[in-house]
Amino acid sequence: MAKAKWHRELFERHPANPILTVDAWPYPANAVFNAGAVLVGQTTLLLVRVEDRRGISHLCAARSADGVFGWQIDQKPTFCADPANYPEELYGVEDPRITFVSETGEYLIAYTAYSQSGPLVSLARTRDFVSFERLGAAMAPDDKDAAVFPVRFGGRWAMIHRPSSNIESHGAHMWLSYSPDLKHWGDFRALMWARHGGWWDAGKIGLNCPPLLTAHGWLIMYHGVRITAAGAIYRLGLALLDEHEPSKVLRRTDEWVFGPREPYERSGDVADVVFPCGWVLQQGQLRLYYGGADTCVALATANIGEVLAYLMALPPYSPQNLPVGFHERF
Ligand code: BMA
Repeated sequence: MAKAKWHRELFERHPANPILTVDAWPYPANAVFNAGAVLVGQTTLLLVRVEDRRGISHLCAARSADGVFGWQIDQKPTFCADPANYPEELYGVEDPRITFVSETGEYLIAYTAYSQSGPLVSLARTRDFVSFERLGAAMAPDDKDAAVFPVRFGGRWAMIHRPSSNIESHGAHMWLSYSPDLKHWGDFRALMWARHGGWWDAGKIGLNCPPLLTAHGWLIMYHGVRITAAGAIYRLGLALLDEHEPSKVLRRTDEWVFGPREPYERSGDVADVVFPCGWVLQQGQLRLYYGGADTCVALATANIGEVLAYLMALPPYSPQNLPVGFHERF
């Protein structure tokens, strides 16, 4: 019997998955995962998180003409921690989110600097993914899962991020902050709360893919972490933010749209994790690049029209933890 339409997976895994593993790397490493993604001309560029065999991560660029095969991987690390000048990078740099800013022609990279006091958000910019200029730490620890919007709002830059100083008692939620200069951040506003209880996104959520402007507003993808007796499960949901007022959430999926299923997602260094850091929109196809089990890079694709239709068919977002409209589907 054909499955009901809403039951079909929005994102389809690529048959060549995982598309990048440590075996493809030109130098020794432990794992390659959680890659930022961007189109440079027609070339897909991934800034892959590479964990070395000390446990410290750096970033390495991989380029492909079709975004699936034929990856040209930099022969040595592209962007390494620089703890001598940036002590907050002592334990490495992780999980980059890339934003192309057409106003300046630069790519802004929001990444996790792993400091002695915990993870924090740092920013760097580049024009060519060869040389980089650091803007330094943007948020104090603990804070991660950040991306900058590609445009300003009322003259100010905006960034989504996830402070999490006291997860056990308060949970970890998504916030929005503004800056006049990409250096000084403030005017903090809560954006989306983790839900409670049995929900897939109870307790801890965080941004995955940078905001993508669509006809219906900014599309974002976020993760929810469900703690079970067997460990954590990282799953993914979607939300739409108002184009002009990004602190306004228009839609948020009640159900996750993607979760660990295949062996390369269910087992690895950290089991049951799908964790994208970037997506690329090309000719109506949304290509989602995600880390599988903190071990490999995989790809899933969706039709942007279907993704937006799915979101727009949901009831308007309510910040209450009520599964609005869920039962009407049956
Ligand atoms: C998160 C991040 C990700 C990682 C995930 C699962 O907190 O650190 O880099 O993929 O945990 O281990």
